[in-house]
Amino acid sequence: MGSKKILIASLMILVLLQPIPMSLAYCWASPDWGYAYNEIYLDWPELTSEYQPPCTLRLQAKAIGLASGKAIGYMYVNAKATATSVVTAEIKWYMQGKLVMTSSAPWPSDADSYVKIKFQVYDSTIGKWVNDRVIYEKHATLAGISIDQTFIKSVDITLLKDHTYIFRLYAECGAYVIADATAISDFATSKFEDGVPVYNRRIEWRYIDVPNTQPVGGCPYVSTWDGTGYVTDNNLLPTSEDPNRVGDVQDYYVLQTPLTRRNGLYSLKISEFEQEHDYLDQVRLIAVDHATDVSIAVTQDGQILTYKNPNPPTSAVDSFGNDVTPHLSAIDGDYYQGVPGSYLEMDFGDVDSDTAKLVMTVDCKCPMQVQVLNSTGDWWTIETVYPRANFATEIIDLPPYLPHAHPHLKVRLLLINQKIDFVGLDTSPQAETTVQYGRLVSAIHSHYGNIKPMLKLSDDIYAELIPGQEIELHFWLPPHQQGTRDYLLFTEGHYTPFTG
Ligand SMILES: [Ca+2]
Ligand SMILES: [Ca+2]
Ligand SMILES: [Ca+2]
Repeated sequence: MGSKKILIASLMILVLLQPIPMSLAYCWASPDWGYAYNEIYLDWPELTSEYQPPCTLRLQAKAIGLASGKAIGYMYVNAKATATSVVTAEIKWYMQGKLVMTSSAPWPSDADSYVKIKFQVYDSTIGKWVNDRVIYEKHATLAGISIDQTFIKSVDITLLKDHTYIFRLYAECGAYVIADATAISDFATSKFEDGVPVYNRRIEWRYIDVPNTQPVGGCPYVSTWDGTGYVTDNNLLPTSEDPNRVGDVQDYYVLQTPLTRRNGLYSLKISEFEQEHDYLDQVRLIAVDHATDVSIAVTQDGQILTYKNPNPPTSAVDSFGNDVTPHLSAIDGDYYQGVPGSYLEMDFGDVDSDTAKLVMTVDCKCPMQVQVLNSTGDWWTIETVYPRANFATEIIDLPPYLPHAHPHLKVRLLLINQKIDFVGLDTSPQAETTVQYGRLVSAIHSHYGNIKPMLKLSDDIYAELIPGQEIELHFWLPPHQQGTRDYLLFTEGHYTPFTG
């Protein structure tokens, strides 16, 4: 064997603290045999009304620097080596895509070892790690090493309101054991002292909830005549809640409850039984006939899409790291429910179809942002969906987005309180549909009587509903010939809080 010599590369840490634009509460650095430890606590300023949930924090870490040296000493325990090691870590913090702070600090780095850098986030309110991700890993060469490189990595974290977070950069270094100057005998020591972090940044950061000035929502609901009575289906005009709305919105809704003819006509009711003042400009009933082996759903802009057998994601993980894949695999009432500020991240694998559609069964009268991972590795919001109070199908036509998306499709849903029963990707070709518009025969307001002229045209002349009022509608449609018929209710209008 000869005289096996063991080298443990030591760390020579040059702690060159740069001015950091935050209050520096505590700093301790201790180069020591076997490990080095450097911990800095920073008070992070509180963020205020600019950032309302759901809120995305992005950390972008960039390491630039040089680590070089050559081992010259061999000892069993207190090995000596000369090494110089200075890496500057530049960290950029983004809130909602806006750069809010840049900080930089020297990065102690092992000179003859590997280094692994993790970005960790601990939610101390729920007592869980919500992110623990390796953002950089490098194995250096053994002797006479030289590392001189730059890396930039981004991590997005969605922050929950009223939670306190600790952000930590964790660097783990290891040393090699070598037999002599040229030959490797073993790779034995992977960590110093159980992986004591050599650089540990803790930031206490409190997220402040801003009182929501949006009214607690009411809204018009539609009910359908099922042969014996009216059955409540769902709320209408959900995008009326969009804070940026100007004027009317249009709503296409595939009715979920059965619709049966009554004296040859289809009968529906639109009611306001919560606390809104509804302005209905136009209401149309539309029959969509299609093959029985396809289903239909309508995009937010009114495009009727067909789908067949959407495939659930191969994996679905929530923002707390829980595997929630089984909940999303079928429409079976077994759902995943979000909390404000949380998200779901789903993997759909490689997608090259030009007919890809994302099909979701969701409820909750609250907006949901849909993001896809783009080709440069950033999350990209492609649509804000406004689900309804009761479960309904939402669909997004993906081809306009796929050229800019990562070929391995990953989708994120930014949640408030939504229940997600199913999410799937459908790549079946668009099937033929026959669309027929119903004729409005009558519209009787519970207070004003006949208001049909107000609902026939999109002319900003409105039928209005206040709490407790309703409109009974009758439509004529040509009979259903073949395949399956779905009914689509189109409404144009808006609602505002009822002020009495
Ligand atoms: Ca009108
Ligand atoms: Ca389910
Ligand atoms: Ca209008």
